[in-house]
Amino acid sequence: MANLHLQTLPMTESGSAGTSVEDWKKAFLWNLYYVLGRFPETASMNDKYLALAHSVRERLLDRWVKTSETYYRKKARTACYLSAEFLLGPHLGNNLLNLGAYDEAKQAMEELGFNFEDMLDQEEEPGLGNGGLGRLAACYVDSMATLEIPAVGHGIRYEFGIFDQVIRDGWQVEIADKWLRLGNPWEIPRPEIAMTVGFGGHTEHYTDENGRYRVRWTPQRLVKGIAHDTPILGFRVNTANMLRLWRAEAVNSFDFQSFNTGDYYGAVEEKVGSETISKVLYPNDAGFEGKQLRLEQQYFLVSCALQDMMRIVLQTAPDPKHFHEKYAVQLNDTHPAVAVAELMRLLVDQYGMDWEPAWDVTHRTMGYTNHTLLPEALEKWPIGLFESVLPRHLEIIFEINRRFLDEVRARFPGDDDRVRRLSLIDESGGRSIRMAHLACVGSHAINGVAALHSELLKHEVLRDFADMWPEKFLNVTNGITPRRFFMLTNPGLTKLVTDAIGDGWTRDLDKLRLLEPKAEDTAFRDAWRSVKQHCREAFAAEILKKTGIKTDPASLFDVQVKRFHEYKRQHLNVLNVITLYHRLKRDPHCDAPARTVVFAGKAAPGYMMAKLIIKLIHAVADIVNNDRAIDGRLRVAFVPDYNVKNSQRIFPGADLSEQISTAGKEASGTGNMKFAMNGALTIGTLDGANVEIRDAVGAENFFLFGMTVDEVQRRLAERYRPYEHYRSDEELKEAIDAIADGAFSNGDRELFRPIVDNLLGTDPYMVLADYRSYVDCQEEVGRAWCEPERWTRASILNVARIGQFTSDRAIREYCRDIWHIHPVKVAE
Ligand code: NBG
Repeated sequence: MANLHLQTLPMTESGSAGTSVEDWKKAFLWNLYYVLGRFPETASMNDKYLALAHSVRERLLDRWVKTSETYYRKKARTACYLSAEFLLGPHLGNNLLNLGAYDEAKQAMEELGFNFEDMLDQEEEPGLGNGGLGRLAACYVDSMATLEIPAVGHGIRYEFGIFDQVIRDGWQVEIADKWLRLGNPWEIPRPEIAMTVGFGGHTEHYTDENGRYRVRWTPQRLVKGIAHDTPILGFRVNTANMLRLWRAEAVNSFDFQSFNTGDYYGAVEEKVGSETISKVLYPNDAGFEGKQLRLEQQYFLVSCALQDMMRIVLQTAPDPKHFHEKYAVQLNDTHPAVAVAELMRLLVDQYGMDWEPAWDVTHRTMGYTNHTLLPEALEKWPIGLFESVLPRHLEIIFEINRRFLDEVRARFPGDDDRVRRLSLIDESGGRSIRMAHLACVGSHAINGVAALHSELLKHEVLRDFADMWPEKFLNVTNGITPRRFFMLTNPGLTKLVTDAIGDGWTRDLDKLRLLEPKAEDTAFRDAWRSVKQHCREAFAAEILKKTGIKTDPASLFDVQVKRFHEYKRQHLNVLNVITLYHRLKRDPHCDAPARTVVFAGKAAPGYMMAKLIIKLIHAVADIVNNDRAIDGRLRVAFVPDYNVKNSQRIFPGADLSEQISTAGKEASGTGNMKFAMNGALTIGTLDGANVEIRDAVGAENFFLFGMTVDEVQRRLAERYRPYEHYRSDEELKEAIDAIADGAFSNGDRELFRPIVDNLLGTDPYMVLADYRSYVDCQEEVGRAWCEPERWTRASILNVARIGQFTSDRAIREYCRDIWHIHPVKVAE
């Protein structure tokens, strides 16, 4: 233990809000002692992490209180981001970075004799999301705070987030994510901010004493939502916004009636039932799970959030008709779309407003972001199920639909087919509620998440709505926070960039453009290569630690990390790996450069095909990595348990970013942005935000392959026959035959049959149609890699031109075009 001992410290205060090295030491030791009841010599790594976390939290609270006081005083119009998922990632490092005190805290901990990285590593991340959609919400709250936008995120405090993935014998195994096990120093429970949420029961229609038609809903079951707040600090500003996560609790946690009659178990039954609502995150990414509990979660979130907003509106405004002046609510996909009906219920049933003005308020309040075109992901609730959980909301939805369809009939007389297509109720098969339609009708703005996706929305999935209200539709291309995904994760490149162009880019990412001329500077390219080399070495060490696989840090790191889904086509990547392997076997002297192909990602537990693709990757890796004949020139690794924390160790070390979805299927993608920001070149289709990334970085710095959306649609219309590709392409046939013949499964021809049959039979994501173009493009990648100057130039230009993909730009667009909200400065 270096020069600071407990005895030498004044133990009367924690050092309050200072951020010098000495302040951090004092605060750390004070918190270790007074909050955790420990002293340094016996403190565990978790104690140390918690003591530093509490020291940071004190500094956040100071900013947070000032922020809420400022918003309160200025009656600031506020954005509410409603999302069933927030995939935050670890807080400690990010908060230190945003505080502008990362280096000081690090030095303080090192001077105390601790390993700072290990302390950061101790933090269990809150995995309260599945993938892109949840991570986007997390990037957006970061940007809203950084841009000093009055904003709140509302979500669910799942006790169990996304499962942890372990690999056994090449198969994914899911383990419960006990993220709260060792305590969560970042949240502040607010037991006095509690909302009562009803479920089930019945409604009564009556006329009140003033002769007004009214509806009373008597729920069968009540659950309490308790607010848990996490401060979200902006980057080097005084703003600390709030993420409010709701936890479900029983209204009465103990039933004395049951207890007194001897039914001890029954006495706590209600508690168990109620708490189930916020127990666990549904682990499906871009997939609809029509379970009652999921609907209950959605309504629970929405009702808690809207009641909370209403409470705040009524603190300052006399009347709920001012709701939309105080709040802009953004629906992150349709998961919170029942908010449209809930706000109507609050306004009409609870506060006695007439339908039309209430509808006007609702409509002005809501904005809807669509995140997918996949038909299987569009949420549709069977009427019977919906009615049993939310009987009053069903009535409200019917009334919204009745009025809406009248409007449709007036606009398009005689067009019954259009009425049927637009209805909030799908009458085909069993009747169900189309949540995307509810969101569209109830919102004043509807946006997609990349230019291509927004176009496809207007022309396909939501075409009839775009016909009706073209002015409601707009695009906001996704973005990512450069704080977490560049500055925090890639200190080497961050320093190199800052040394070259100053630090203006940290506040205005477009300033990365100043790097462009540096791409022509040989010494700078050398320095760039050397940083990338260091990053690859760290990545290789990580791969070794996690998988036992040795990789060559001088090789091309070719990386695909994202959820496993057939539309994302990890199996197309595998086919290229097998083809490369066969080429190396045939000709060990061929000029393909050494390559390390890395995969990571989780599959939904019930998604058999995705799980089998994970198994296939392991099976191929086993053969390829152990074949001495190819002399280590190809390595394949699957890094388990992809999450935010692990991703931060992956992006910096990547050279090639795989963004190879079937055109028209990936709404945007955000991993594509994270890779490019860290200097990886993309191999990709014209899908999602790839299109805009390619335009931005320059076609010559992007490896394009595959069919366009139009070509995909044409081929499907002509009746697509995957078998013909198999028959006519030798290398493709060889790759698929190897899988089918058991070359990667010890001769077992059954194991991977579902994949083979799927590809040769229907191949719904047209893997075989894009195979040749992909493999040829990968050959071009190999050639480019063999010209280091060319590669490095392209890598620098990717970073220099990636500025527009910051989530700050996206949030500015939401503020300008949808929310009409302006920054509010918080004084020091
Ligand atoms: C996902 C898309 C991604 C997109 C993220 C964030 C859903 C429903 N959609 O392409 O698949 O980047 O949303 O917009 O999770």
